Formats: sequence, structure tokens, C-alpha cells
Amino acid sequence: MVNKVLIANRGEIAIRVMRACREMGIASVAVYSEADKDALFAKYADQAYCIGPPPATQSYLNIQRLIEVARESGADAIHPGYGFLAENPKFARACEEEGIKFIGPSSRVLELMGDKVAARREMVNAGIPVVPGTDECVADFEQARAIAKKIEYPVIIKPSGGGGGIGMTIVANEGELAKALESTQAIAQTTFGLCDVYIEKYLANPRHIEFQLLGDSKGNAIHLGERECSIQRRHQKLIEESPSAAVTAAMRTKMGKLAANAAKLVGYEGAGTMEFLFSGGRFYFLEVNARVQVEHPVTEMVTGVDIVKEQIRIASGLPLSIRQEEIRMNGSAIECRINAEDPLNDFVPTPGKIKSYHSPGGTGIRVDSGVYTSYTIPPFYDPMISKLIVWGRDRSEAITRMRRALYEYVIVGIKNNIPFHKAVMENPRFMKGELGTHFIEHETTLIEDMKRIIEREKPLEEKLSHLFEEKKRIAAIATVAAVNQLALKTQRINSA
Ligand code: MV4
Repeated sequence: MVNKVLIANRGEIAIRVMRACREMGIASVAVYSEADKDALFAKYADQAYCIGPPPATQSYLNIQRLIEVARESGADAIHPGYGFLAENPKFARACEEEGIKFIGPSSRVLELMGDKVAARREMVNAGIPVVPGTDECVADFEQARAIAKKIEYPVIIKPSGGGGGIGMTIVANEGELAKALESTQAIAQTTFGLCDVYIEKYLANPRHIEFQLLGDSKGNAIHLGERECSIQRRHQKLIEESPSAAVTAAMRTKMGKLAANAAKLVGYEGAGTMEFLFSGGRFYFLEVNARVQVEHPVTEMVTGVDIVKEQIRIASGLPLSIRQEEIRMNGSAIECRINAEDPLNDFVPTPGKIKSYHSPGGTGIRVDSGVYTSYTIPPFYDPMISKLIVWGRDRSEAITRMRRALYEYVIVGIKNNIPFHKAVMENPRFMKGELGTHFIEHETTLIEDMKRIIEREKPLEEKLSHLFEEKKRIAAIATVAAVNQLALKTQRINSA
């Protein structure tokens, strides 16, 4: 087993990894930028090193500095978390060359999965269904025209070096093709340093469903079922759940087996996700995310598997601690990403000081966060405050529990997206499980719903504002709970 892990990340995911380390008797090393000197993760770690100025390029993305700190601190492994350097083959290779375990797939696999056209080809060979489209990069307009004509419009042009939706262009007809091809190639070049693009049939309002995979160095690969992440905005997921309301047990078994088998075929070591679009009852492969994902806790809640511990075991050369036959999906879990952003002002980021903070608790609740009362969320990184995850015996219980938790949550000082989550948890189509990647833009009442919810709480807030001094916090929270009980009753009457 590894002895000491350097976490090359920040915020809640850094703490998530350190918690796994602590339970496994492994020491943890935090690295933090000057903007994060007061962050919880830097205090939680056994050791902490400042690695540079606030901009990520000068701190969390500085490969040389990270390797240097690993050596200096005596860390024998690096966990990259998500984002930053998590899927960077150069970073994985630098670790490999230094004899430091990179907790993730090999640089070879990261390179393969980073090239979306190559990954697509690999999956076709493994028998995974893909969206109709090209198996090579599109060289010129004539080739693009022929392909688009064959698969029929609308089509979507994607950068091969990309992923996560950046730079993609939807093309409705041949008249738009030339311009779209040019602009996608330009974005691909400037953003990913590679002008290669590929074309797929465009699916109108698919669901986004992904399978959680684990592969070890002994050639074992298993799946932990799926997550549905259709509720997203500008490629930022906001709500994720497991299982998906659209996936039957038979579909799960079939796709899960295919996905795990594909992971085995490419020699995948570590935790990973296979992303699919789901439309008309069928799965279409999109891409592989070769990292632990933000939304991994919903899978942990329904399977009981600690995904980060498995990552550390795998990197240590140990076999997976569970077999496929032992995996059971128990109940239903939902995650709401609680962000410092204003849902009534186009979701603009609202970093700043949290004056008062009380997170929900009780049965079936998990809060993964890196904040505390009086903490100031810096403006340099993503504005996530926490992940609120709930478990219920079924989807309906998970939704009512999520509502209860959202109404317990007290965040004073910065605008946040809790009203958005409250509105979705009351949305009739969400409650029926009728989801799609265009859910937010299609649900045109969400803005009014949020305003109504905020209005409903106004009298309460006026009552509370003078109470929000540190000493009276507990009383304030009790009042919140009581008034919110009222809000929930109103809600039940409305829906009856
Ligand atoms: C698609 C698609 C429709 N058809 N591919 C977005 C995230 C990235 N992983 C893949 N994405 C999509 N791929 C095909 N063949 C729809 C999306 C998509 C999307 C694309 C462009 C702009 C906004 C979008 C929002 C959700 C999903």
C-alpha cells in the first residue's frame, strides 16, 4: 500500500481524498495556492505546502512544482482529483518517470481517451454502440459534406482534443456546414492545440447517462451501475442521480457488462466513467472520463463502495476489493451541486464571504464541502460551495429528503443556487423522471418558481437577519426549520 499521498487539488475533492487516506492509515499532503491558505483542505491535511500564486497555471497546474513537493514531503503517490491535471498524460508520465504513483490510469490510456476519435474507434472495436458518424478526423469540406449527407442533418461537429462540450457546433443543414467546420476547427486549434474535428448525428434532447467503472492492475474490471446527469447548464452539471429513472435492470446489466469489458480491453487501471447519450431507449457512447468525478458520491450511496479507496488500492497494485456479483444497487441517491452563483442573474458566480453556515444532517444525508462559517470563497476557481447528496429507499423518498435538506441548509452572506434546486425538486416533470439535457431551457417556469420560493421565505429572512450573530445561530436555525416546515406543508397542499 502507498504510505503518503499528495493531493494535487483543492476544495471538497481534496478533503474527500484525505478522508479516504485517513481511514486507510495513509498520510496526506495538501498543496495550496496563496488564495487557499485559509481553506479547510489545507488545514485538514497532515502536511501542507504553498505552491504559488492564485492563478491555477502558476499553482495547481504547475507540474514541476508538484513533483518537487512530492519529493520534498516524501509522498509516494499523487491523487489528482478532478479537473486541473487529472487527465493530463504529461503529468501522469512525469509521475511515472519520477517513480511516484499517479492515482489514475497510465499515461498511455490517458492519451488514448483524450483523443476522442481514437477513443470512439476503440469503443466500436469493443462492441460499444456509438452515435452514427465518422471514425476518422474530418480532413476537408468535401469529406464533411459526404458524411453529413449520409448520416443526415442535423449533425454536430466536435473537436477531437476536447470533451465536455467545449467548441461543439450543431449544424442544421448543408448551408451552415462550411462555416461551422471552419469555426470548430479554429476553436479546436486555439483551445486544444489540435485542429482535428469529427462529425456525429445530432440527437435532439437526449438524456446524459454514464457508467461508473473500476479496473485494477490484475486485469479485473467491474461497473457500479449508472448515474444520470441530464440536469446541466452550459455543460456544468447541477443535479445527478443514481440509478437513472430511464434504465431498467436488464439494460443496466447489458451496458454495464459491455462498458466494463471495454475497460478491460484497453487496460484501464483506476476509476473511470463511460459517458453515453440515451435517446429512444438506446445508448450512444460519447467519451470516457478517466478520473474520479464530482458526482461519484451518488454511486457510493447506492452501492456502498468507496470509490476513492478503490482508486488508492488499485494504484497500490492491489486487486479490487469487490467482485461484480457482489455489487447491488440499493435505493436511490441524488446530488445537488450547491454553487456560489445567482440563479436569477444568469447563474453568474458570486464568490465572497460566508457569514453564517449550517449544513443539513440526519438520516440519509451526506455533505461534501470545503467551506466553514466566515470562510471567503476565492474568485479564482470554480464556485462550488458543497455537494449535497441524499439517499432514499426509492427515488420519491430521495426527492422528499432532498427538499427537507435544502430547507435545512443555511448559507448567509453570498447568493447561491439553493432556490434553483428547491424549484427543480418541486418540478412535476423532474418528479416524474422526465429528464433531458435541455431540461433547464425547456422548463420555462423555473425562474418564476424560484422567485415564488424566495418570496415565500422573505418574511422568515426578515425575522432572522438580526439573529445572525454567532451566538444566536442555533436559535436562528431552529426558526428556519420551523418556518420551512410551513413551506413544505404549503407545498403539499399545492400539489394535492
Ligand atoms: C452530443 C449531443 C447531441 N448529439 N452529441 C455535450 C457534452 C459532451 N460530452 C457531449 N455533448 C453533446 N453531444 C450528439 N451526437 C448533445 C450534447 C449536448 C450539447 C451539445 C452542444 C451544446 C450544448 C449541449 C448540451 C447538452 C448536450
